[in-house]
Amino acid sequence: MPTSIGFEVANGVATLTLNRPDRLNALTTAMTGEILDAIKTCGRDESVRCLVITGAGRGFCAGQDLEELQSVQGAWSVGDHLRHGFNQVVLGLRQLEKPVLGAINGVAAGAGLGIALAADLRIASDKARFSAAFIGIGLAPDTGVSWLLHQLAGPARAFELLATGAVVDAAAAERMGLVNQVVPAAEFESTVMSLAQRLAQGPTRGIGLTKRVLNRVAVLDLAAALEYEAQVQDIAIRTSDHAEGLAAFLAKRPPAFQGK
Ligand code: T3D
Repeated sequence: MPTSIGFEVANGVATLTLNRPDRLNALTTAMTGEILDAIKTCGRDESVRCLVITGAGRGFCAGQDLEELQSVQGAWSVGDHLRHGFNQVVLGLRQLEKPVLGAINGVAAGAGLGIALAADLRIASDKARFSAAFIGIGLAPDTGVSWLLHQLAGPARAFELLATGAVVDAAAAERMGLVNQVVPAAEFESTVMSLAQRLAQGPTRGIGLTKRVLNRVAVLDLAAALEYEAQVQDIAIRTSDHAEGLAAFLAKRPPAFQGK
């Protein structure tokens, strides 16, 4: 049984709640293992058609637990800790062929920012804050934050956030392209759940293949991207949800996608 995360599935939506609120959900090695198990479950379980990641209490996630980091000084290879831990979380979220919605309830810092940015889209409460944080303890970026910030906000903003560790509020994060939408705290949960339900009722294979294409085209030139799109569309056209979407359009009725 997980102890530092909550995990529940209802109506096609899996909700993973980072749950060490007194530490702003800072990540221990054990917790990271639980997150990885939950992501794998989402991949295996056909009833899961959307994953929501959020935090308990007033934080989303404050990154690596610094008490744990202090306690293992010299006893672990940071590189290996990242390779087996946070790197797998980021890749797991990006490679999960189902929509991942980051519900950023509060502060996201360091590796916690990496997890937030690895989601496919983010809704932030107006109480959320964002900080690369690594530089505050003399570290370079990890957990994909360099790459993700560069992609989302561009090189100058990425450098600014990484080199200063500035804590930015939700409105500024939205202006920088780090979040899709900011909502008042009172409407946060209902907005997240309504979008999650909408995504969970979508053509899950088509959404998953869309992620596959976006992941791949990031490293291709236009000609290669066009070819990759053509290959993946050959897969999408054979899904039941494509047949349903087409039939529903022609019959002028709403589609009932099954995620297959
Ligand atoms: O080996 C490896 O894999 C290394 C990998 C490293 C990846 C990283 O993530 S490095 C970056 C680690 N994270 C940080 O440096 C962020 C540290 N936290 C902060 O800078 C601030 O807490 C925040 C800006 C995130 C929020 O500030 P604020 O004022 O809202 O809250 P606070 O009062 O600082 O924190 C509340 C409590 O949470 C506090 O404990 P207390 O005083 O109530 O007993 C604080 O110590 C604790 N806390 C916050 N962040 C962490 C933490 N405890 C352990 N680890 C934390 N990361």
